[in-house]
Amino acid sequence: PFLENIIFHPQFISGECITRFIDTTPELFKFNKRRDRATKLLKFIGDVVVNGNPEMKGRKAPALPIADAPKPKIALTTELPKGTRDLLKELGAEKFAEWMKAQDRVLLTDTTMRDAHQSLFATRMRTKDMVQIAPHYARMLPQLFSMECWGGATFDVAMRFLKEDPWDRLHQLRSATPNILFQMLLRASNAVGYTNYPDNVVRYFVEQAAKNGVDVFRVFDSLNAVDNMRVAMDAVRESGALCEGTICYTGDLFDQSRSKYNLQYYVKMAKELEKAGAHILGIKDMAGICRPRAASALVKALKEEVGLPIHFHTHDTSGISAASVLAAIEAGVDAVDGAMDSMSGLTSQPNLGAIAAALAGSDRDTGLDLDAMQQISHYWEGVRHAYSPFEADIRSGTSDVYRHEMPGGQYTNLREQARAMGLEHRWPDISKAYADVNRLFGDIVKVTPTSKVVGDMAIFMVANEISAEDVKNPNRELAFPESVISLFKGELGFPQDGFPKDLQDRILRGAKPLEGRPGETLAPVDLVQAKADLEKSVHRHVTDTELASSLMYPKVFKDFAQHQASFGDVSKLPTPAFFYGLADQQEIAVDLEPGKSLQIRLQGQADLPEEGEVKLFFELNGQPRVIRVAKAG
Ligand code: 3PY
Ligand code: ZN
Repeated sequence: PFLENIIFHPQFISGECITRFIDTTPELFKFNKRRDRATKLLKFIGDVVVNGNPEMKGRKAPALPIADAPKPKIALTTELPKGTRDLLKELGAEKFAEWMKAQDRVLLTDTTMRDAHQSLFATRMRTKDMVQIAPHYARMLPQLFSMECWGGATFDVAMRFLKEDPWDRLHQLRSATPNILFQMLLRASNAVGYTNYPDNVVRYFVEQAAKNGVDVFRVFDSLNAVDNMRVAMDAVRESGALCEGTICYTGDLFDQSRSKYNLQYYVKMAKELEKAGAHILGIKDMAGICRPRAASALVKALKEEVGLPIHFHTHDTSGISAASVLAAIEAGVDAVDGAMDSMSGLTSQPNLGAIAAALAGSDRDTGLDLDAMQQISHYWEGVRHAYSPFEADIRSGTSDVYRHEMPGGQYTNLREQARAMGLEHRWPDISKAYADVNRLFGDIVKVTPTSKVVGDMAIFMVANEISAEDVKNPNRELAFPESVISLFKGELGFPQDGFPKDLQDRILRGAKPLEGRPGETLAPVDLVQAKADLEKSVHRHVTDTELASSLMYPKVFKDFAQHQASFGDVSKLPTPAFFYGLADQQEIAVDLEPGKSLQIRLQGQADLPEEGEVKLFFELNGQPRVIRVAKAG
């Protein structure tokens, strides 16, 4: 019917040029665009119904249908209460930091939209599930210090596995929650990737992130090298956002036999960060091994030695991290992280509702509405059901974390990596090898990307039955993983006291390690040329943020752009439909944009074995539509 509309249009018949035709009859083309979008989504759903979402390979789908997560019943039309973001705009970063220190109450960050799902279900939470509750946060929890909702692993997972644009997530969340600070995790020179980028790429990325809605940048380096953090920190400061210069906590403050990571080490680093321009000092206990006594001593010392507000982050892998949080609070910490009840615990953050309740009525009362937190947690509980195939099968805290020191955000991802290699049953061996690798590497900070390298090496050892002794044995030839070679070359920088020389020589086989920080020798990228090249490669105009995505992950971005061209914006689909497709007679509503929605119903299917295809009969807004899908393999 669309072509017929055009062909019989008097203007078309008159032979006027087609671009004029588009200009003067836009309604026909809008119709085309909408129809095109719908067809692409039907193609995607059809493919999932017939072949399954590739993400579900080897996983067990939950029982369907999955009920919609219950949203708190509040009016979303009311005027927004003022929040921390309004305050930052009013005060600017420096004064805002002063304000933080002047608060009696403990400031709370909710990590549910970033670290919690990264740590519980391999970072798979989709934008739609976040955006639906974002306006409720704005109205019900305006006292939050911040929402950590971007960065870390969410950036590449969004494109790689969820086929969504991470920037689009940021935009949608920002417009739904304009009053609360948004926080992201930035791996300094590694930005949101696993390798150091040229300085101008790091600067460009930070600029784009700040411009598009990030207010607080938690900046850390995976070897705690402050020199490797300065470019990112300067860029954050220039953008007007809050720079949270962060120490990664590792080891055990009180272990005399392992004195490398002692109080002086952390105080020295904190002072360097203060000098480098941090507005806030972050303590990032990524593995959840900062025991209560250490948290208390650390916060006390840092409070005495530096003038910055302090923000404590931990994971509950051990099961007792709330004790560390309370100890940090007792010692005077200014802000702490937690996740909403139903998204807390285990490898995620400690329970935010419980922390707020524990402090209620005390002189450090958080000021948050406990009932509102419950309602929002109830929503997340519903959301979590749809992601059950991605959850690690862990039911309890484990004190084993003090031995392997694996970051909570890595735990489920590494298990996933092991599963993909058919090694899931060897998990206890992998976690032991992880600890062995740390010792072989000279007891290093393990956080993305160094933790990924340690994980790669641990898997390599288990998969090839290689022991720590074998690694040390100079007579044994080993084909070390690429990431290990790169680490020992210094491509992620160097630990304070370097890598063990013997092992480094063995791994590099005579090649010389880099000197200085990697950013000094990485040639800057010509951004104008990079954009032109990217446009050529995806055959369309690209935005500044898309360029940033491609600079981080060229191949992942290109695959994602291709997926978009074939299937449209699949982030609009409800999560169960995205992962599990539709059952016969199931109907879903898909909101394309305000005022434009699609009703999609799968009526039935017919197998066409000769053609290797399946015919799917849909009803789209009441009209029949047939889609043919080729059967894979
Ligand atoms: C990340 O960099 O993604 C982390 O969560 C590190 O803890
Ligand atoms: Zn974390």
